Amino acid sequence: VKTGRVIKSTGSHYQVVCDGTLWGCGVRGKLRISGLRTTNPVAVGDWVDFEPDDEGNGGQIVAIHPRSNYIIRRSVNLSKEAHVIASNVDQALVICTVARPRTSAGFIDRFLVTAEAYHIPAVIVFNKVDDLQSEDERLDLAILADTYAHAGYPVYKISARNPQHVQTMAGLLKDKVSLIAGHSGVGKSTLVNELIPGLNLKTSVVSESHNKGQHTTTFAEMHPLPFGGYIIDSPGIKGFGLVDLKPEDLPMLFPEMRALLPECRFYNCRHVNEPGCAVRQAVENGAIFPSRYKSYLSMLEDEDGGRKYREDGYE
Ligand SMILES: Nc1nc2c(ncn2[C@@H]2O[C@H](COP(=O)(O)OP(=O)(O)O)[C@@H](O)[C@H]2O)c(=O)[nH]1
Ligand SMILES: [Mg+2]
Ligand SMILES: [Zn+2]
Repeated sequence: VKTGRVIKSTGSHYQVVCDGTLWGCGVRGKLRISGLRTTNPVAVGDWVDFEPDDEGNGGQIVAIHPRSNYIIRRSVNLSKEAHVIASNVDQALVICTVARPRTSAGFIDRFLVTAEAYHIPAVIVFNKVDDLQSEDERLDLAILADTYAHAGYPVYKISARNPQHVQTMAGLLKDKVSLIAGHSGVGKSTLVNELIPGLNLKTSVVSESHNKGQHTTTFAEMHPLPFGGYIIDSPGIKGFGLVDLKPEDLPMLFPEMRALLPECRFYNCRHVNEPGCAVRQAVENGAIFPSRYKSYLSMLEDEDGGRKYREDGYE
């Protein structure tokens, strides 16, 4: 039995990297990770044990190692089944631009909350810094970057057209499995193409609009980086926003608020109108940025909880 990592799935067939080569594998018998009913037993990112067949380039997967985290998408038909898009993700990058297109603070905050809920470290990358066209746009970028650095997240300001910046990104991604999300048109494909010469992902602002609302089953793929590590690319990452959130979980999903919770008078403070709330105090004295608190409140008030994220157009 050999151990390898699944980097591509077509639903019944898997590409597994082991000993530096690719193995085409099927699945033997019924594999199930306890407690999770899924439409796909094996996901991209899984570490698996497989029995090689006689040809020496394929085999049968016989076991899945426990996952450190996973991203799921619930079936559209509201059955209990979930589709695991990817597992064992080291970090999630949200690529943002302040203009053309504009990425809102609300969008970034929802991404961050989802990453927290999935236990995936998040990184914020502002792209197209070469294309700031006014003082307003410059100021916008400065404020957003400051907001998230202050909340405790790594923040990068880059241009995918600047080789030095691309090198910085390479350093960030090296030897890790990274997921990349963000609005259409922010430069995801451009960046990935710079990182992986020869991959030639389609870049365009319009290409993805045709896919909106389609519910085709999608399988993620891990693209190997030439310097080590992988990038996860999947139309299904739209569903990155899909996680079962309960309003009472929210205070734990904003790191800067989580840190202050012990200082609130009530252990289960929701930071809305409770007396002795350290979070509201921090908002008032500027330690917590207003836009973060505003996002927190709007997510809290959202009676549908995580459900609403489905429409958010992550990819
Ligand atoms: N000025 C500028 N344009 C960029 C940059 N990165 C990407 N673009 C352009 O933005 C458009 C959308 O890029 P694309 O990679 O397709 O975005 P995606 O939808 O996120 O994959 C393309 O016309 C790119 O050439 C950048 O850093 N600076
Ligand atoms: Mg693209
Ligand atoms: Zn509080």
